[in-house]
Amino acid sequence: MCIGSLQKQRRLNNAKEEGMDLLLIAMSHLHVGNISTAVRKSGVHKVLSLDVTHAPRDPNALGQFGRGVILPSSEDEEVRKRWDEGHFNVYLSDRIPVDRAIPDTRPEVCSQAVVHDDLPSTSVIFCFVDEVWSTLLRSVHSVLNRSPPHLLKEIILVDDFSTKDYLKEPLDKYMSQFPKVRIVRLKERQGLIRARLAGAAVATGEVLTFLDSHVECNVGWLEPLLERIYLDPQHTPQDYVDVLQLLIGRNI
Ligand SMILES: [Mn+2]
Repeated sequence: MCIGSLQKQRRLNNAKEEGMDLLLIAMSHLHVGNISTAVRKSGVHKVLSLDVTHAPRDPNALGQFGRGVILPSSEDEEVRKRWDEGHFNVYLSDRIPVDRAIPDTRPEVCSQAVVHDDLPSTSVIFCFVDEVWSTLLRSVHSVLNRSPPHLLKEIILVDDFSTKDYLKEPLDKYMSQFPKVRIVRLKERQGLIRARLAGAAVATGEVLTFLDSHVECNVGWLEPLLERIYLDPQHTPQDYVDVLQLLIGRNI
């Protein structure tokens, strides 16, 4: 194992030993160490707000542009029936486009922030067990659609031995349309941290970014995270994730 791999392993093991129930970590990788010692000649730019979903296929779709949805009570039974598939309103999630547009909810200070032109690339790793189809796809689409392409090296989906058939061949087939998406299948249930290690083991990006498999990234989500690591590879950035998510991380 090379030194870089050992460092990566130690960071991940430390996260485990700390007992962190991590939902999202951005973690520096071997190559990021090089950045700190390199002579920086890079300029800066305002955080990019790339979003290919600005003009969605169906502007009237449920939940489009982040609109709230109130289902008629006649659909309560359907909602109840499917609730336990994900312990949230799976029925409604499945009716909202997986690549919907959402409003830019960032505070002004975030959208006006500047970052360096030569940020490191990242591998985004999603680990899941029996994730709901629509939320998993929404997570992937949001990363593909709202990340600067030159910074997104790949998306790695780690299937921690799911039982759902739709997460096998149908998922392979769906994701085959996206060259940046790779799927790693574990042969037995490993648990979250070992699943993340499996994703990290095959990652080729300079920074590892771990996301929950039921998120929706907004514009400008990635560059500020990478900027923190660029400025100091010993930092692992924490992010605030609206409503449900929490981002915690640490480094060696
Ligand atoms: Mn979660």
